[in-house]
Amino acid sequence: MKRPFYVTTPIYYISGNPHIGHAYTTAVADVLARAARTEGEAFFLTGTDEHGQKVANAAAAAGKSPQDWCDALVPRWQELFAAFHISYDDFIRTTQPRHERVVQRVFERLRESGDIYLGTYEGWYCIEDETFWLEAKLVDGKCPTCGRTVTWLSENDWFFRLSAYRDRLLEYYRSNPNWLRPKSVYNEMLSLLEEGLDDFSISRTNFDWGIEIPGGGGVIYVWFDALLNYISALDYGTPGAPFERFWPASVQLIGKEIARFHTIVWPAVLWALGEKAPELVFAHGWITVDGRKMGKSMGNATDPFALAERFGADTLRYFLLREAPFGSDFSYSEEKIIARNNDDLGNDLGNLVRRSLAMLTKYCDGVVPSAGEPFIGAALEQIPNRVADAIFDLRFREALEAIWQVVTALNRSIDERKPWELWKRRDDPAAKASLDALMYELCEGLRWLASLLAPFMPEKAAEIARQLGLAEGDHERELRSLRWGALAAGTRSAPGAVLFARIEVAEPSSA
Ligand code: ME8
Repeated sequence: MKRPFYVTTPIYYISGNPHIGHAYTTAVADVLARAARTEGEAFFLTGTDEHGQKVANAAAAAGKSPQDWCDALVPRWQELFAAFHISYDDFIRTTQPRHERVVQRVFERLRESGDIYLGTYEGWYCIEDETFWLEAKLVDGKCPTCGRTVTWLSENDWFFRLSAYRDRLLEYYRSNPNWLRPKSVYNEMLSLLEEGLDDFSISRTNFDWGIEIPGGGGVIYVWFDALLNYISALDYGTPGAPFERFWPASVQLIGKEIARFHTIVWPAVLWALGEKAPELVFAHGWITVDGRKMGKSMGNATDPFALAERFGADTLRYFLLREAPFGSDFSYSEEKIIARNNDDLGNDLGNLVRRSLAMLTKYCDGVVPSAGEPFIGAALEQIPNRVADAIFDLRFREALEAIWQVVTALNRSIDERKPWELWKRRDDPAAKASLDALMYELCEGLRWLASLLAPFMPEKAAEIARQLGLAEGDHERELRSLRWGALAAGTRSAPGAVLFARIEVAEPSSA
């Protein structure tokens, strides 16, 4: 039996409003989850990372308690995901008791096994950056990132014995070269491992917004707490829990800046618990603006709600997945989104749907005729497999390019076979048969497109299916299993609104 598919996103810091980068990773996970559901059981987890100094500071600045702050912001994130048609199965919050319970249980277990021990942390600490620095890394005795004065700290901390897992990590990396993608991140993490690993401090005593260490002595470091969300959501540790079916995760999606936590610390924690590492961690690239990572602290973040309003969520999803090979950085610009909307989506796809259904109305009273000889379908046989393979291999751009071969083949067949001329000769039975065969294939092609596009553009795919006259939800059930010729003759279409309205580039204001 096929193993269930489990896909995760990072849990996002709830220190402010979401931006398009957060929508990006979550939309990618959504494509995977929707595709996986056509083949079996899938579970898609996302959520919010609510502890730590950063969130506590944001709450304090707003004059709220951290919990009130988080409670007020969570709906904003859920609205974001609704606006982007995200079909998550579970939304975890690290302040939920179901999560805190698992984190404390894991802490206790690892303390018993000796993987967590009490030690002394000494070093130069930059309070602004919340980071310890090796003496050798200081620049003129100051913090190498912000240039501020560092202070010598010596404190008793709980440590995770990360160094003990270095050999196993090296061995794992070498024998599973595809477990971490893309290659650039794999190479970077491998060289970190080769340099050596220190144990990892997992307790904090200088603030209290976190999960309490069992038995007292401060709170658990936010990263140790956060990583465990991937298994606390599966009720880890309870006999018969979903964990037993869904773990190891099929794909864990992250941005490349958090690769070290996910691909060095995380597998070691799992091994310490006697569990498997995830099957694949994919550390994708950044959306950039003028060459810099888009982010809240960078001051260059775009409001994803305003974008969805202006361009439509499906156009944005298409842009984000089509613009660059998955893994690479790519620059965000409104001009590029508009070009994708007007060209690929409006001219190629939208026009195809509009003119096919208009011809169906005119030539066949809007009803799908019986199938004839398949001319178009024969050449497209391999497409569903290619699309599914590309999606599950996280080559989304290639998947979309393969889907566009269907769009191009259908448009070309209209231009070449000129149905309007066959219509003029409709009294000739051969011309009428040829017209019907073509109209059937155009409709069948639209059915395929509704299914192939459903993971990427759920709303527009459903609209294509609706206009074609398919039963609700049918198009979401197939992907790899699509066969040419399954569309029922007699299906009654219901042409409707234009799928992708043209967007005009805003004129620079003259004021
Ligand atoms: O790091 N381009 O949360 P976070 C692409 N809470 N993706 C981007 C992006 C950009 N410019 N900006 C953000 C955290 N992202 C931790 C994670 S997991 C156990 C804890 C996406 O709110 C990308 O997925 O800073 C990145 O890794 C994530 O948002 C960081 O979100």
